[in-house]
Amino acid sequence: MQGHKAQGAQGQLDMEGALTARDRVGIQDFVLLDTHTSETAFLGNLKKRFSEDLIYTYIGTLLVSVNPYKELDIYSKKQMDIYMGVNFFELPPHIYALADNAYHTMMAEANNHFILISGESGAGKTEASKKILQYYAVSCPSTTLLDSVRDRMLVSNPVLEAFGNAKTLKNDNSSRFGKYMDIQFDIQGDAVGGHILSYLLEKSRVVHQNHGERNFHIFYQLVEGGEEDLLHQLGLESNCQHYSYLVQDECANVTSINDKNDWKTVRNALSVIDFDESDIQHLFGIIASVLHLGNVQFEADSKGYATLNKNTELRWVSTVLSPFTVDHAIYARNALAKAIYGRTFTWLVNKINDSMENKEPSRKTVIGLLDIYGFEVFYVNSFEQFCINYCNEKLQQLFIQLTLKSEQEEYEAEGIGWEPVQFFNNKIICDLVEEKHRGIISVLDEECLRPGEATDFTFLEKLEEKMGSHPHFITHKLSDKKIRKTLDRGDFRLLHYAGEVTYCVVGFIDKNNDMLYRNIKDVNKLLGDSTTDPRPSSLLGLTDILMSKEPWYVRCLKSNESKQPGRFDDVLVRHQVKYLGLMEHLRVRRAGFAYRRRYELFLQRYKPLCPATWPHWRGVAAEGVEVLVQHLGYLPDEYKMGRTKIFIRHPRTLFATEDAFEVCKHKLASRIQAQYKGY
Ligand code: AOV
Ligand code: MG
Repeated sequence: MQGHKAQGAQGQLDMEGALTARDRVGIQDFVLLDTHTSETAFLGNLKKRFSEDLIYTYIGTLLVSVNPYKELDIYSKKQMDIYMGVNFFELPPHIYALADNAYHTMMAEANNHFILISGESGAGKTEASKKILQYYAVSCPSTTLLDSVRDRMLVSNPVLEAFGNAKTLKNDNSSRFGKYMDIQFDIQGDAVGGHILSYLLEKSRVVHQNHGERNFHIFYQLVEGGEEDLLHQLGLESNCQHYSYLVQDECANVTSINDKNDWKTVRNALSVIDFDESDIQHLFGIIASVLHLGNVQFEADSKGYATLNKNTELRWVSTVLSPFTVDHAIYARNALAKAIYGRTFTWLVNKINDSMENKEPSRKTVIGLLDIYGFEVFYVNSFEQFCINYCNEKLQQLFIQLTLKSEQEEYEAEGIGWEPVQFFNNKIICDLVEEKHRGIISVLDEECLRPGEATDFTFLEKLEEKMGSHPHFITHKLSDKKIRKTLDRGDFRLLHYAGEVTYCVVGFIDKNNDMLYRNIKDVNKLLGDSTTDPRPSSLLGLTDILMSKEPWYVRCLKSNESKQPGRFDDVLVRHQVKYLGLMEHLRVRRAGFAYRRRYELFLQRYKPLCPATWPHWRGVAAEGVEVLVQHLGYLPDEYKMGRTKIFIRHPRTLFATEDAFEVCKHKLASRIQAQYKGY
């Protein structure tokens, strides 16, 4: 992947080929859509491409991806080779092109980047993040020494998915934790190490699953696929029906999932990341103990205290029991199971990180990949959905800040003439949830400090008092007659950026008090604003991690709710296009400039292209850039000079410059070589 290949006749042909086939395959970059940029034209283009299995389309450098729900033959090694080092817009849009472009920019500018992948549950975020990781692991320059690190990065996926993903109603392989992964590259561009941060594992799933959903994959994999010896040692039966944590909703078998095969993959993966036999014994001993714990049953004795109705399961787990009522005993049992699982997950992430760690002290740059769980709405939504949807709300806010808001602020700051584009800013909803002393989380925390007095319903009353007239908050009591019919007394409804969600307050106090309590703080740690949060831990917040890097975006769209191949549900896709702010993003992009660089950096890179700037420009950088682009023949409409940066309207202008630079670099190199020949 060293350097951009100069695209000759083949590149030209591809471009023309794409243009003649335009009616059939639509436009590959929305910025070039010449009809009026209406939502209908936008959707028409997406749909046309989708029907030709072209799931990727650009808005400038942002990649829109529509879930095809079928295997496409576009992820082979051959495809990776095609995209390697080729200018972004010269081939059909692809996740590899985005990955490659981020990589080359990182190499050229020696800075850090991140790829933010967003979209609702089942839209294809996790698949996209896997394709990107595969691209880096397979295509980056290779030295045999480092192959092991790359293998480990690749196999970290099936392991974490086994322990952190589960079947939900929205997605058979739904991520139930947030994942941020840094891929580290050395100065030559080799992928040399990786590091994962995990957030907000949905531990409540260990003890409870909603109708039609499953527990984390690993339990079924172990029980269905585990070798006889292993199961015997762990005291497990080879039958999911035997375990109450696995069959609450009789959903053990799912056609799209092969637990037996997945078990083999996970077992192999664990050996690649240096798990020895004793680690594996420990790990599955713990997983088995959770299953045994779930089968511990209680009965009330004559005084109403819980007694164990059979104690066979207790041979496999050791617990300390106090005099509890049956309900309390079940509660304590479940809390223990969740805590054990949560800690095991953290331990696993640490082990994976150890195995991917690069110990060389050399300079490295990183590309970060962010894949969290997507926005989700179920028939009944609880505390878990509240956390997940808030997390997505924050992510949308980050996107708005980095693109729509900062983009427009930058034009203003640089003195570039600009007609502002209106957009919906979801900060109002983030504030409603997180504001100190006034937000929903603060109210919930306060209620949790009144044990014995507070209930889920006093929490709801407090919310009604505080939020009363907020335009994004409504309850049964606060609503008019028509809306009231759609709400129960124990509900509150939030008008999220992605749509309305009605949350049932039952369990909020309990879950917030539980270990999960820490998780909601984690949301702040994950995407929190360190300037308003005085806790030092929030300094490590992901927003800060991300803000220090250059962003790239993949926006994933769900094509239909029934997971069917080839079905494009207009209403569903239109809704996502709307709430993701894609039209606004397009408007900003169309009216704006695709590329901008500080004068110093631009001049430093391209100065060999002009005799007046090579080898040194002694004057002000901006003037040097002006001389340089005049020499290159830039037309006045193609660029603008800001206060500190040059702005270039179309990527093709820059690509032409970049190609010229490549040619020039080779000439310079051969000239230098020729000079030394005589010695
Ligand atoms: P998500 O990560 O966005 O949801 P996934 O990436 O798990 O969604 O995608 C859901 C399913 O859609 C996958 O299991 C595949 O079957 C299919 N799919 C997605 N992308 C592709 C693709 N590019 N090609 C073929 N099939 C695809 V969640 O994690 O639920 O928010 O929490
Ligand atoms: Mg996912």
